Amino acid sequence: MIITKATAIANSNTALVKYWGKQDEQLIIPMNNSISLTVDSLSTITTVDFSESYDEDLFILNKKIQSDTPKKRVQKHLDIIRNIANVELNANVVSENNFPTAAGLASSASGFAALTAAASSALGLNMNPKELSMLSRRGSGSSCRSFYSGFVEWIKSDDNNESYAIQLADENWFDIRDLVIVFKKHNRKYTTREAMKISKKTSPLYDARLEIVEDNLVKVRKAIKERDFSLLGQTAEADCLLMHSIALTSNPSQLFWTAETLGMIKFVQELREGGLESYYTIDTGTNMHILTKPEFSDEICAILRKIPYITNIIECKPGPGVQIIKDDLF
Ligand code: 2P0
Repeated sequence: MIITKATAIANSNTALVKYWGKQDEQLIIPMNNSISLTVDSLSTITTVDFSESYDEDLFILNKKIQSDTPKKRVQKHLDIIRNIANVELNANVVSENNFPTAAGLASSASGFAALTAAASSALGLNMNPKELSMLSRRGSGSSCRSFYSGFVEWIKSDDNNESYAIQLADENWFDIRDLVIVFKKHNRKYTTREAMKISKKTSPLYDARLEIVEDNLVKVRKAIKERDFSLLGQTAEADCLLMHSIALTSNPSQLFWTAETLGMIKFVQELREGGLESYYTIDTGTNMHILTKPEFSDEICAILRKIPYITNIIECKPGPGVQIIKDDLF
């Protein structure tokens, strides 16, 4: 019997040096290398089954049938994988996040990594992590970094076959904490994908950032190699501010912060002044990350729990890369 069903689990990753803009919108090749931390507590499990008995593709996320853009993005990605495997079978895709999607936590990195691994395994493609990472990149750029555990770098390249992720250090090398702070959801006018496109086209600071990012990459690689938490945190925070400066100076301006975000920026500065060394990094959702040392985590979480505008705190450690698992979701 030919088995066309497989299940994968993938974790999300937190960008320490950000990906912000593409040199190729179709192939999803970035303008700059980026470095991330794969985390252990934000994961997606996805089962994909290809069969002649399915009349069309079906995508169920967190028990809800998906349509429109989420379904189209999954179908487009399945088409790339079907094309490589030379099959025309429809698929049932069932996906579960272990974190509430309504909490505003991005799931495209863990989601596309799990989808790529499960679909390619279901079709018997036997790809190595480098090939999987390149394939996953086509669905969502940041997902290519989730194939490896720990600290990961996504190489830009000018060539479709050379833009993939590599591991800088595994999850046991350098123990840090990433406290994911979730605020109340607010609506954004542009998706992250649209926002980075607008930034590249219109921000007068965009090209200047590309030069500074090269320095940040050198510093973060050094920080990981030498387990230098201060250098890691300082550089991640500086790189975050750089990305948001680009976004803010775009036309139309892209502001991803709320009053709560500013409150937390001040809070992290105060933590540092009080001797609990920590740094922040912010992406485009209604959440932010506090990077800290393991020994400070409990104390910081206890203070955070008293802040009324925080709806959730998820403590993350460095985590594993994508794995194929036996427990199918259907
Ligand atoms: C990152 N972000 O490096 C940056 C920082 C958001 C801010 O990668 O268009 O969902 O699917 O390639 O991967 C989010 O972008 O964008 C992201 P696409 P993706 O993590």
